Amino acid sequence: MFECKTVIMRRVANSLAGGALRRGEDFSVDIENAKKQHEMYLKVFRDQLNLRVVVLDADESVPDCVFVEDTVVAIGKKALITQLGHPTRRPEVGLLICSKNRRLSKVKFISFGKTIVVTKLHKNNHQAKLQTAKTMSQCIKEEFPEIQVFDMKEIDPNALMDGGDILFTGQEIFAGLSKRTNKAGHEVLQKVFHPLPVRSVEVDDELHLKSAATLAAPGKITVFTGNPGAKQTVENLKSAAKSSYDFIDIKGKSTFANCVYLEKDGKGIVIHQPPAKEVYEKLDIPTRIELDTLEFDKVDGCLTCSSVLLSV
Ligand code: CIR
Repeated sequence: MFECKTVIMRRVANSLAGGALRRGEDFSVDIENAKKQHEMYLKVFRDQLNLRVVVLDADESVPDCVFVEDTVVAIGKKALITQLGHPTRRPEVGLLICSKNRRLSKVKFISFGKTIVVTKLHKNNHQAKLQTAKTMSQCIKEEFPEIQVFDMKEIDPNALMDGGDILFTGQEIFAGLSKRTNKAGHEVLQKVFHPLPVRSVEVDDELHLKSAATLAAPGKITVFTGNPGAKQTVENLKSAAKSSYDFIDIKGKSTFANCVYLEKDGKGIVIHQPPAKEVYEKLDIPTRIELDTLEFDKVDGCLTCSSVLLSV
């Protein structure tokens, strides 16, 4: 169910520091540190876990493009390309310039493109002439023919969703109803991933559902309840659940409750922020990896946000 063979990531745009959306007023993002932390993240998947990593180029015109999780919901052999909740982020799934269509080897990078400003590049950049413009959906279809790709906007133009609102536990899909994800989005999700049940969860104040709760292992959900909004969101999650889970409260920051869980060769792996070590240690997951990506916290980015995990 959580077996992972490939990870999709996207490089950090320089425009992230000044241009990324954020709920606070902190503009002190250290872009070099963000890139360093992102590189460590990539190395965990590629070098430590020996997974195939597909790295999309950054697009300076969409400062939040590193948060690729929001653009694709992938479960099993299906992938739903979302229509992002915030209008400025919607072009992230639009035209990308794709390199020659080729299959990736395990550790090779692919460059799907540099920018969505296709015409400019065509005029000035000879190399770009060798490339073609494709949507995220087309790129995924070509790279992963085993995956059935759905486009949210085509199913319902009013549907909105950020992947950060989607929490899959193996038995059910929790879908946040947030400022970014609407009811129509949930309906599309249900159509695409039927017969898996979709449970709507009102997200109170937090940006996304997964800003307050993620799966740390099958049957175990790490949660943050340290502010009234997060507390209410977690209450809503508990009431929506039909399967039973251990809810593990993580203190400190909501970001600490956000971890990446995957399996390789049937064995569980959890990646979490270092300050939450004590709690994750107790979960007794075969592989536990500490990874600091807290520079992204300044623009509301958690650990799960920067990757899409694929089973193929
Ligand atoms: C945003 O506000 O959209 C970005 N600055 C942060 C998105 C984080 N994504 C995620 O939690 N899945």
